[in-house]
Amino acid sequence: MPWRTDSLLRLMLALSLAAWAPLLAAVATAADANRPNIVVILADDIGYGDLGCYGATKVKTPHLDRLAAEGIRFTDGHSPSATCTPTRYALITGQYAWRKKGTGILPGDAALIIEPGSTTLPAMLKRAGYATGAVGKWHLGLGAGNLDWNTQIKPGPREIGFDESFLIPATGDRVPCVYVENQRVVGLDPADPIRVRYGEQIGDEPTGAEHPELLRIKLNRGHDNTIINGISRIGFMSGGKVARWVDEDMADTITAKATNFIERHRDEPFFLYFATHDVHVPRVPHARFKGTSQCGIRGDAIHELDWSVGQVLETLDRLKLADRTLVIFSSDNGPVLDDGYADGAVEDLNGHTPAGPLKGAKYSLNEAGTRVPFIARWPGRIKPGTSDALVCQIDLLASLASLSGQKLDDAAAPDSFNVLPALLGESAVGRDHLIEHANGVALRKGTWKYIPPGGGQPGKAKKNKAGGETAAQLYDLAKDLGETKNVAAEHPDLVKDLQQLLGKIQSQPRSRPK
Ligand SMILES: [Ca+2]
Repeated sequence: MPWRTDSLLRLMLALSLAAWAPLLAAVATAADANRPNIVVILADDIGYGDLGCYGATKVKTPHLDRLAAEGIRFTDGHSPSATCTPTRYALITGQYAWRKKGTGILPGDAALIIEPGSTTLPAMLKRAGYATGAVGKWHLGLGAGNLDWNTQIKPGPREIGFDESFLIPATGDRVPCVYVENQRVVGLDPADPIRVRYGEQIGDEPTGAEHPELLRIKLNRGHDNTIINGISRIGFMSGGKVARWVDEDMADTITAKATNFIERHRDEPFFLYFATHDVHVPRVPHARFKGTSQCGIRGDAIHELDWSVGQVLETLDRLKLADRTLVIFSSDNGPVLDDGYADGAVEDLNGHTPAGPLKGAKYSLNEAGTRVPFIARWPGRIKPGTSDALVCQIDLLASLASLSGQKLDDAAAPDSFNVLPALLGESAVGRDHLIEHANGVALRKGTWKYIPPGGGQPGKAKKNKAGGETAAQLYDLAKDLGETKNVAAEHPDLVKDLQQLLGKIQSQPRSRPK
């Protein structure tokens, strides 16, 4: 009978679909070859020479060395800027920070500088089906201005694509010295409200300027406002006493939040942005790391950073996620020793070279300002090796969009290049050029480095000691990685070409190839 055949077919079809359903669901939700889990670990102020795998001998970084040995270690990987906020802005948005006003180093009470609802790295990955989380240092502003820290704190990470967040709101050396988890200050006592102010005093707690005798880390400059935990900070704060962080426990606290995020999202593709406080000032590593390095407190903080990375790797191993997780490690800018606190980082250096063979440091237009450790590991896909490809953190947005099959609008991520083949070690070629950014800008084109007259600030050429304009600088990094010999005079045509290319990129709204 026809109806019987029909019913039987329907029943068989239904049974067969039911049998497939769990598998289909698994395909739709778990990390896979096109949607690996992604963990971006962004360290703070770690220089090109600060890790064992980049040549350091006075510190031991076994976990980072392992990451490098199992992945691609880049020798020409860059942060988008030589300081914190602009780098983070560019990493998240794919836009050079110098294109947008107000993206310099922010005070701790700044409003969010990224447009809610815009295309960002987390928003793009969320669209691709990822669970997204930010843990650690934020420093991109929170709220819309005049933020009341005692209420719901928004806009912030959630409005730009992070489902979850656990934040150091600005920096370790800036108030407020409390954590913000999913839009609320953690552990806040409503009877002791937090007030924060920059530029003028608030509350009656002692300051570093007036009471240096109360400080456990003496000051070299700045950082002389409210004293929290015996360390004076930038900015004034009152209230929130029981909510204040313990500096020594910061790495433990945020690392536990990072690994917990991985645990909770193990069954779906996840994107974790883990921004460490180490090794930014104030350097106050946990007691178990103190005195463990051969180059003083900054080296001890590097050991703490390495431990944090090890915890992430151990968690991925334990959950059997390592093979389908892309881990990218880098730093937000180059190294600095004396960043305001007299913590012995300079005196105890003991021959350690934080910038390795490079010239400059954090804040600098020379290579050490932005050329930083840059490692990508994905055991299921990446063959271990070393790469000289020119890559930048600003490229993560377009590259990971390509990996996860997401199309970007023309106006989105205007300076993010798809360098996925280089990131995966499948090509030796990355970007063909990159604008480096500190107080001014410089241009990398291949292995050439061009710094405009006046140190890269157009129209603001500085006078040198002889009274003349500081000359244009050109270095051939293939022969002169340390930028010791300015060869601009020998290559006038090349200088002109690079000057024009730099001007063109600056004058157009985007540099991302169509
Ligand atoms: Ca930094």
